[in-house]
Amino acid sequence: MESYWQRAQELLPGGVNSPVRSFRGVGGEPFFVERGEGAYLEDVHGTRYIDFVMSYGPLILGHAHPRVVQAVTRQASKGLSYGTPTELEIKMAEILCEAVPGVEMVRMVNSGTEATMAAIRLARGITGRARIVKFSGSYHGHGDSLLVKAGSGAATMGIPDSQGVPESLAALTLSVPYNDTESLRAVFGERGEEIAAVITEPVAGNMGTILPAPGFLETIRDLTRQYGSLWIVDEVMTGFRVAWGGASRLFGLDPDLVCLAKVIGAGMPVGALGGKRHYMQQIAPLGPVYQAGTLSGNPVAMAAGVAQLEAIHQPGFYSELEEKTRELANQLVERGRAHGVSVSANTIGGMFTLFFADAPPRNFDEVNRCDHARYRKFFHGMLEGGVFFPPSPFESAFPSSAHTQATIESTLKVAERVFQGL
Ligand code: HOZ
Repeated sequence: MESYWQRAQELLPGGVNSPVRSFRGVGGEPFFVERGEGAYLEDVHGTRYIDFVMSYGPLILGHAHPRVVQAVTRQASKGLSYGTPTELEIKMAEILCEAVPGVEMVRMVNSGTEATMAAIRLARGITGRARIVKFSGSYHGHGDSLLVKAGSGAATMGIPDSQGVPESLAALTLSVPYNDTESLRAVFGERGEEIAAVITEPVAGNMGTILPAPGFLETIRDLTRQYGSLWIVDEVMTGFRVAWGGASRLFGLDPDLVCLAKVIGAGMPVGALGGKRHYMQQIAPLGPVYQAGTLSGNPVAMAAGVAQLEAIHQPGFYSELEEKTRELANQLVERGRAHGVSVSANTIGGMFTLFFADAPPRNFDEVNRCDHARYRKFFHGMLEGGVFFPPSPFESAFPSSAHTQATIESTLKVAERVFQGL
């Protein structure tokens, strides 16, 4: 009988619907999931894994959290989609506007990619300029303008500059090393008047977790202001993951537009573009920049997202998650080094990446100099021991509130064995 993996490869390009999960970044075959529960995934053969992928970030409460499941079930029984407004969309917008700096109005969409695509179009529409600036190794979804020196799956598959993007369009995207304020100044010095927007992951998460150097984000804000460009802060990964209200709130940023997804959808296909009122009013039907979606603001997705956001909005939620994440990352590094493995970590809020290098990288070049072959061995050792880490050295790992001290200790026990053999 054909295996799931054989059947999948017959019918889906690479056997998957999104590249990273194909395991091409680490070799081998992906497992097929039967169910998720709390911190665990169970595959179709009944094997259980402690999950640090957590659907690449959205599941901050773990798999199938009762409050989220109940909200989804309740809403589903009343209808899956109406194509007409619901109060849930207002509730979601109220939460986002209260929590995220710079967000005064919201357009709900269905993914992070949609949010960033809409943000770029809006910035171009507002400024009447064509060029955008992004940072090498950052990933902002698969919109044409953004697949230039892209991280995440594009980096994992070795195609950071995708085929199929017209050269004339790609040429409008200027790429600068992350954390490199001098290069950014130089780009603005040369072409500042042509730049519609700078799009930034406030903590890069798609070349592994990379922290912003002191002054980096402030310099972007200053330059965009000085040259009349918009600052798009892409919080698809960091939004409500590193803190309530995201990195923008944690670092006290003042973005013009903010892209959100993942945690605000609790595992449902959701994204949001938010921003300052006078900018958001340029979107159709109020303004001339077109954006639309039959399923946007979908009631089941809104119910899931609102339920999760309400559940995590409580004192101590983030400090506990952050402490757990830091402790796990530190312990992994300590144990690896005790076995002579050159390993380090970047960690913030509920996300971290283990890098096989002496010091944690600060940009894409440094990420590319890490020992990825060792990451692959680490990944497979952990998986064999029942712990699922991201199947790519370019992704972040995501603990959740469902990861108990016991799951962390089990993870460290497996890691101890794996480091021994690296
Ligand atoms: N772009 C996703 C996370 N950064 C990867 C998702 C996948 O390929 O499954």
